[in-house]
Amino acid sequence: MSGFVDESGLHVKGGDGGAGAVSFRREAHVAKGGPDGGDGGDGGDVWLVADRNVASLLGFRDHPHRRAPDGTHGSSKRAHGRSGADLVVAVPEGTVVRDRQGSVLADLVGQGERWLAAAGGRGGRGNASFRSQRRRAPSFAEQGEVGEERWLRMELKLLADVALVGLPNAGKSTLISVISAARPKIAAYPFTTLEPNLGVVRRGDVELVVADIPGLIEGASEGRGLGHRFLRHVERARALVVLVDLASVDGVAPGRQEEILLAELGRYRPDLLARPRLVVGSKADVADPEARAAWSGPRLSAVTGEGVAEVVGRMAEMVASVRAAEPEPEAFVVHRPVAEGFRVERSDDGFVVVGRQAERAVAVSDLTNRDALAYVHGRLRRLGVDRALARAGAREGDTVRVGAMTFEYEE
Ligand SMILES: Nc1nc2c(ncn2[C@@H]2O[C@H](COP(=O)(O)OP(=O)(O)OP(=O)(O)O)[C@@H](O)[C@H]2O)c(=O)[nH]1
Ligand SMILES: [Mg+2]
Repeated sequence: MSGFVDESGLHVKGGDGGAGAVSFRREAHVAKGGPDGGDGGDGGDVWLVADRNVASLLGFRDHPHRRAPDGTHGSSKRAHGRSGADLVVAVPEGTVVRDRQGSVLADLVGQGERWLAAAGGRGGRGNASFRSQRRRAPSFAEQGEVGEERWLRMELKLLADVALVGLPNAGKSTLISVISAARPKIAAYPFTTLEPNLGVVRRGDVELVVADIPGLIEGASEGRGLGHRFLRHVERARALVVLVDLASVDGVAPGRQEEILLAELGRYRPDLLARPRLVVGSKADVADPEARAAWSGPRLSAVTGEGVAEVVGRMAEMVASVRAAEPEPEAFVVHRPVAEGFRVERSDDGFVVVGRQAERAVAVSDLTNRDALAYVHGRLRRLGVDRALARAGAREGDTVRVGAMTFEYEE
């Protein structure tokens, strides 16, 4: 899993709604037929869906834009436009989606969980929809609504069963390379691993996902070394295997290594210490006699294979008992709906009315058309925009902007 990417930006854009049509029936024996302009089609939505076949956010790094198709315009004879198809964007399980300010919008934990990232715009109504007793021949139609658009930040926390934690050079990558098919870089110096490696370990018919995390150092919880970036990957692991180096070149005693590692984990998130864990001495084949004497816990050598099967067995047991105690995965999706309605804000030269409903009310095909203007004013009044402006202190003659329209306030 080299080139593992665990963060990426994503720009999503829902399709625009098609415009409604202005059209009148034409019949041989009728001078002017009724309005028959059809509605525009809705724009497609952009959905993010957790998919376990996607392993990283790599695909988004060079291509961060995802756009759903637009709806087509309405036409005469009440023909409605076609809606744009929804766009489904597959993301890895465990993807957390935030807005640019960092607030969590969605947490796509398990297979199939979906979240609406950008709603398509609704299609505009054709003039046939505006017919009323008073307005028999409406000569305007609604424009399509523009699809939602925004930048998101995605973050992937590895969904590992077991995280291998240790000081740099303790032998974590070597261990994962002998128990799984992962082939990470291994070298006789610290900080060899710069990004987490995932490996699948099979024991009987149980599968465990093991994560080899870059080495932790004292102060990691405050951001030293590769710090927080990697402690994050430990967060969701069901169990921890703490590797202490029995042949440490710096001569740090195994017990002291354990202390340092547990202190950093606990400082980062106290509940990490409540996870099932196994502390194992590594490099048993070359352990220095003092360390060997000082360490009474389980030990292994990834080189000779001594103790490895036992440790894998213990990992499997820990994971199995955690899994058994877990409730059925619950769809946990945070979803903040877009606020309907509107609000009034002050601008440099007067007032602005912001909000979907109000903006939609002025989105008609032709604002120079008296008929359309009368409709727009009536609609804004019914929404309560006039009252809200009065409350906000608007005076006769003030400039008010709503979407693309600007008008003078009249009391
Ligand atoms: N003799 C012996 N050497 C080992 C054993 N396990 C790892 N090593 C050696 O220890 C050195 C460090 O191993 P890595 O697996 O890269 O250590 P690491 O914990 O992944 O290191 P970082 O990625 O820097 O945190 C390498 O030279 C390995 O060959 C072992 O069981 N026996
Ligand atoms: Mg390593």
